Amino acid sequence: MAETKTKARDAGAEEQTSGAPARDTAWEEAQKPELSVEERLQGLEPEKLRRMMYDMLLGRRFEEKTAEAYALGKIGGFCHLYIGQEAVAIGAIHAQRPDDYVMTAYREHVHALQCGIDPGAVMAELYGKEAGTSRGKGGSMHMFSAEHNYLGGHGIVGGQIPLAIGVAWKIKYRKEDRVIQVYMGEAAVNQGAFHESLNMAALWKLPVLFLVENNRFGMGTAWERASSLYDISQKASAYAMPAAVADGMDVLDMYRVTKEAVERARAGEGPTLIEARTYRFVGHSMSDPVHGVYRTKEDVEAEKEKDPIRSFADLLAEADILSQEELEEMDAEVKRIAEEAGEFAENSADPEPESLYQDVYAEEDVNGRLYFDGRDR
Ligand SMILES: Cc1ncc(C[n+]2csc(CCOP(=O)(O)OP(=O)(O)O)c2C)c(N)n1
Ligand SMILES: [Mg+2]
Repeated sequence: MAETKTKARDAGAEEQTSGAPARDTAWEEAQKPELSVEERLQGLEPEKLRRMMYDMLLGRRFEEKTAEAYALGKIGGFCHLYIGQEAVAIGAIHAQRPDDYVMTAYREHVHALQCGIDPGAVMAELYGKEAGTSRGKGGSMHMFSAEHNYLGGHGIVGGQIPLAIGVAWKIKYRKEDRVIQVYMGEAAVNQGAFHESLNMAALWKLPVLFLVENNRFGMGTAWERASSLYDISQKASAYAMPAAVADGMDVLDMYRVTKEAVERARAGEGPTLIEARTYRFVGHSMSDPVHGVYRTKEDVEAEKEKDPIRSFADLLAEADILSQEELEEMDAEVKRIAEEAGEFAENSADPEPESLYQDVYAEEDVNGRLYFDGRDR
């Protein structure tokens, strides 16, 4: 297997001028199996498939509304959109249960929505309002909802990875029937925290999925300029951990690959590293240009041809699961939800100044335990 991979890589490798590997499109394309429409649908109920479409559309429309509000100065601070990458979180979260956990980095609005957090609360957080998921004090990068098993929202690149290991350890220690998905950008995987976490997770067979959202850039730095190893999934082999590559522009491929890993984790067989190959259609953050100097307008336009929402809509139409008319109705509904979230945020109260001093330190209960530890003595 490893040998075939190396050959595919060599065949497609471009000329390179530095010690780093060049981008390798042959390698990227060689990963996805050829499947029939029926196989791609994996026997999923039409209702579930329509829901996946709805969730991707809601993510897209919600973030378009976010961009509009940002441009009007209603949202401040850092704000990173997920436009183009929706299939990754939607496909993967559909492959686990609501009582399982999700933790991610700062490109997080769609993950938060997908965990069931009310769009009004997500938008209110973006607006810095009291009704937001973090009482308006976290903003775009620091949403959280224990009730929805959504554990943030982390601004330090790679910082969430060891935290997820702690949660996975807790699951195992308490013999819970749950798993955790931890997401990160590809720029996080050459950090020490990533490697230490993979080692511990594999050693202790923790129920965790490491999902790398490989959108090929860490801000303006192309992956091949930052890593001596091009194929991220190979990093798992250093820890005797199973790995898989998924097409992050195809919600059903994400579902297929993630489902298998979730089942393995739930069965007590330990972690999986999943590399999702995806692309962001927008700038790194709201303060960055769409392409800048690190990629061309033509590159972005070419990738937009693979829009995960458009291609899934085509597939569902071909399979007679969702007509163009039904799609338009769905789109009108999610646009309305995004608008209403904006109105809710607009009309919500600002946090009281005293709240600045609240939620800073964890409180202890009478037994000297931290209040969030969940035990009563
Ligand atoms: C430890 C640390 N170093 C640097 C930064 C600044 N920074 C913010 S985002 C980013 C790029 C991360 O890229 P990637 O992990 O690929 O995620 P993407 O933005 O592509 O989703 C960097 C370097 C940071 N937030 N944390
Ligand atoms: Mg990236």
